[in-house]
Amino acid sequence: MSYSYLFKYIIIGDTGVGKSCLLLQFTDKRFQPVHDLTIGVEFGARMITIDQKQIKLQIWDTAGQESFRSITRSYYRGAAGALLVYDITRRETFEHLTTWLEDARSYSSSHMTIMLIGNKSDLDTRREVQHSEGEEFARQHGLIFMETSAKTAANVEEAFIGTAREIYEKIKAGTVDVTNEANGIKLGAQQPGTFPNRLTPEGPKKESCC
Ligand SMILES: Nc1nc2c(ncn2[C@@H]2O[C@H](COP(=O)(O)OP(=O)(O)OP(=O)(O)O)[C@@H](O)[C@H]2O)c(=O)[nH]1
Ligand SMILES: [Mg+2]
Repeated sequence: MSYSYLFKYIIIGDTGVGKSCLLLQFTDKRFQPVHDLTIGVEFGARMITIDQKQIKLQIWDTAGQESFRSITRSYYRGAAGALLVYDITRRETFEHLTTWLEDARSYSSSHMTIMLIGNKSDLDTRREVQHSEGEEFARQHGLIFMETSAKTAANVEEAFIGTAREIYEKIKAGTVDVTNEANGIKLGAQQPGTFPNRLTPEGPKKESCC
């Protein structure tokens, strides 16, 4: 299917926070109750519409485990958007945000839009991080913020589409160069047939990494 723009995303955050589940909910509208540890990087894709324009989101879901950190770092370059995820029921995942953010800022293009996500909002009774704390962290670091549930799908569409909307606004405002692929954006109509086949299937796929 043709698109006006392709935006590349990366999903980052500690292991077990629900990165792969968020992607699966967004691409396939289903929930995976078992922790299927991501090894290296997986990817998914979905088409969305903003301002009557078809936009393809190409989403790289990274492994949260420390041992994969150097692989993850190689995926920041060329990402237009990042979803930085923590688990509202595990405070340490919130405390590690600063390290994630440092990596994201150091290894990405300066134009990358970052959405902070407090996931597992369905587990409110086990909450260790208040909504207001997430909001405050986002405000201090210039991020967009949302709490989501990959289980109930609450705010999942909004998180992925909201990030795309921000990127789209930057394009409209002329603050991001769409001809520079390092910014994670591709023009669709102008570059027909250049999209590698292995990236076209919808839904998360295992990628043998690096
Ligand atoms: N209740 C609830 N459980 C969730 C939610 N999102 C993910 N989980 C569960 O949390 C566990 C980890 O989810 P994953 O999506 O595999 O975590 P991940 O961040 O991809 O982890 P790594 O691949 O190791 O980095 C699984 O058991 C999921 O079912 C959510 O929104 N609510
Ligand atoms: Mg995963």
